[in-house]
Amino acid sequence: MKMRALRLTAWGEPPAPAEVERPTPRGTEVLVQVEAAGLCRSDLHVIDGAPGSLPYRLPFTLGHEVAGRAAALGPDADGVAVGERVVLYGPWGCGACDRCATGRDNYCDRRDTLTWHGAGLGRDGGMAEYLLVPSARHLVPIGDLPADQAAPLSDAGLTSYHAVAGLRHALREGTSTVVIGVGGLGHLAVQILRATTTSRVLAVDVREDALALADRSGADFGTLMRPDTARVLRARTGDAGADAVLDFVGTAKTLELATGVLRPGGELAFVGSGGGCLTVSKPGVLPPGFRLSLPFWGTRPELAEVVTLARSGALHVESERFPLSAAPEAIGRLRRGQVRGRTVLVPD
Ligand code: FEH
Ligand code: ZN
Ligand code: ZN
Repeated sequence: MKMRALRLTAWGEPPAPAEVERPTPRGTEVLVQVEAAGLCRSDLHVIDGAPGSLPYRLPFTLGHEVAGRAAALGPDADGVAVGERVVLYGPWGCGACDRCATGRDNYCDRRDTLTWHGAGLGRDGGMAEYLLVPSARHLVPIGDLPADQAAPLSDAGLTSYHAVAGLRHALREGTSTVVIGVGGLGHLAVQILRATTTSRVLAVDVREDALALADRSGADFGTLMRPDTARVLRARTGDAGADAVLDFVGTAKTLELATGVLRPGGELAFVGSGGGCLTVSKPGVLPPGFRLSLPFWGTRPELAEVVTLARSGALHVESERFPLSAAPEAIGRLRRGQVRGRTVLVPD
């Protein structure tokens, strides 16, 4: 039986639609009929990857942010029923180390020995009609959550939630948190901060429509990225500076803003892969006592918490749907920064 899939077949070449064999689940595997697959900026990094820059073996199907319905089970599969709607826990580690055994595949101890990071990242992913998952431990039930709301939780939602979780100890009443970049991840981070902390949320972006999205997401204040943005933000924190900053862009300019607005003893989560570098030295110009995290994706228990938040109505994903056959157009719009919220591809 054949199925349509968006395949990466050569480094530096754009992915192309193809007909491939629909997989049959064996052992503990689960076959998921895809309802939606999110498009992530990391997909662009993969597509643009120079030969040898990533450990992945070609060809494979893209798509690491997926929601759908369990369609078939391998004979040893358990923990999911045929017909159950699910969202993918996308980081796939070795499956045997202490981290993977406790649902923290994002920090697998054997990561450097693997030729993949997960579905759509060296293994066949969900920009396809069906996705084969190694076991039900990589699936979280979503009930009747719409697929275009559920799929982005798998990566944009989980990555934002994990980044906030690393700072939450510092975000009590009266604190200020700055979110730099209000795109697919940032707009969910604003909502997660509002739903799980009492910190004031200040948003920064280069686009007015992103600041409008931040406002709709519950930000207390939003401002455009300008030369005096650090001063504008500091003024909003009573000049003490921000207790926490989440940089979802990660360029030299945004990191400069982040460290320029951070309070001594504050927390910086460097989330975006924008190519920026942070020079840490002593003595140096960075705020004394600040702590830096480089969060990557999230854990399976956290994904279940994100789904619970979404099903409670605390999270709304701003998404734009495209048919899977229009993936090249969607990729182009993401490249040009012309997407609002998260792009979701739907098999057609
Ligand atoms: C996945 C694989 C490699 C780098 C970054 C990512 C993120 O999109 C996962 O959130
Ligand atoms: Zn991603
Ligand atoms: Zn592992």
